Amino acid sequence: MHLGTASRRPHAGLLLTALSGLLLSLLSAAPPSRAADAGPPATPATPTYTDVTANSAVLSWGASTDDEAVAAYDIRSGATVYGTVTGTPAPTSITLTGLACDSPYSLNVVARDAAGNVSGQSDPVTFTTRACATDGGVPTSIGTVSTGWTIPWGTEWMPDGASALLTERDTFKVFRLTKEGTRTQVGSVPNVVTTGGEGGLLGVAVDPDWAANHRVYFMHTAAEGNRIARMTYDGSSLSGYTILLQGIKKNRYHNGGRLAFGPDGYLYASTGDAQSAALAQDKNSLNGKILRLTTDGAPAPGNPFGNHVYSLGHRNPQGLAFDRGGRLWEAEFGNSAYDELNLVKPGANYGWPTCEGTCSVTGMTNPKEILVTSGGKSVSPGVLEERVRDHPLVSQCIVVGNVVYMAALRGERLWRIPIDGDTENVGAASAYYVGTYGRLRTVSKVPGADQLWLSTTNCDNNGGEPAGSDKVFRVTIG
Ligand SMILES: [Ca+2]
Ligand SMILES: [Ca+2]
Repeated sequence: MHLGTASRRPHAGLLLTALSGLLLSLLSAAPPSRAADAGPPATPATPTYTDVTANSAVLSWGASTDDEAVAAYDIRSGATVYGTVTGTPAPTSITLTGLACDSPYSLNVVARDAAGNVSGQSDPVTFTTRACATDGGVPTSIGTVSTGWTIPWGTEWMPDGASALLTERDTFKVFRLTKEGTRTQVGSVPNVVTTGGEGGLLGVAVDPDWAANHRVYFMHTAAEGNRIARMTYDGSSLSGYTILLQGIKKNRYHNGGRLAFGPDGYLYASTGDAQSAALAQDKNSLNGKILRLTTDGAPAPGNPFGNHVYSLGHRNPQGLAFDRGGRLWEAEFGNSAYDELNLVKPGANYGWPTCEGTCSVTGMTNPKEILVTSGGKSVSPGVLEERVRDHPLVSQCIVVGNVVYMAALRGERLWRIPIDGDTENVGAASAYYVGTYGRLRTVSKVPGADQLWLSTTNCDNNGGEPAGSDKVFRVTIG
């Protein structure tokens, strides 16, 4: 009996050992008990941003789960912690302060529990703080970033500020150009046709939420007219193609074509009158307008006429730029006398074809600056003092240091037009690089630096140079 019992005991002992071993392995793999909180919180959802200023931003995210409770969230970039919120429950938003102005940020969120367990990091939210409050500055130097281009048209920086996407109007190709000047073709936009004039592959815009959705947008001429389309750009190549808006009339000239995201997250597009001037005054036509649409192509909520139209009375708007206050400035080819710099407001009528430049017609809004197109001095409210030798043909514009910079094609110059503080007035226009680099088309702000990129259009019929002779320059503002 004793022996028998003894003979069974080793078996029982082995069983207990096996069971305890199993139990231990189960314990180490399973959620811990309340006494020992060993399970990290779930990875938080991707944060979103609002209320970005020059030095602050508000981030929000969905609450993370934990077997016990989330005690804190850290907002980070790499090893740098930009902010922490704590509480029971921990808040799911934070106002980050002390950010650098005019700088790109890519931030993620992690959750922590009271035991110090840290979740995985969320996907990043990417945004750029508003322009620095310091006004002024002038171009102090210029150098070549990249050569070998053929009519580069649209330039849009990626949210991380490391590279930009550039379109070529007549080849329909899209390139990635790094801040250092390395160029790589990332694809072509399908369904593009040329007009033998100003149509083709035109503007490009990058979704403010690109880090999460990889969406990019193009405006181009197609068989039936001008279109706005969306594609996917994964950081190295383009794919997919979705038409967002079509039915914008085309012609050999006056196709507009600029795209820009506003601080409201909607996509703004400039359309030309397609050489049918009356369309610019027709609120139900997509031509001769600034349009505002959602990223799915629908009219943006709150548009003044309940359709895609944001403003009307434009002839051939070529430049769109938002200032630090979120206001929209627009550069426009005039007809025979004046090019214009307009401050665009919803529902406003900018005059074409009734007015070119400044006039006194009730219900029509005058430009903030006019640039004479064939010599002579400008008139009020323009304060241009010098005589220009030829048609400026302004193209893209950008605001840096509260100064509007506008590239000019036939005028072969970079205009500098300072905004007067936060007023709607502008000061005297001055011109840089007159005739030095040829026809200048597109100007963009280099993120995180007091620099512009400036591209030429010397390969078209007007410039007369061979394909591949256009360039991208870097202009330093000091
Ligand atoms: Ca836990
Ligand atoms: Ca006008």
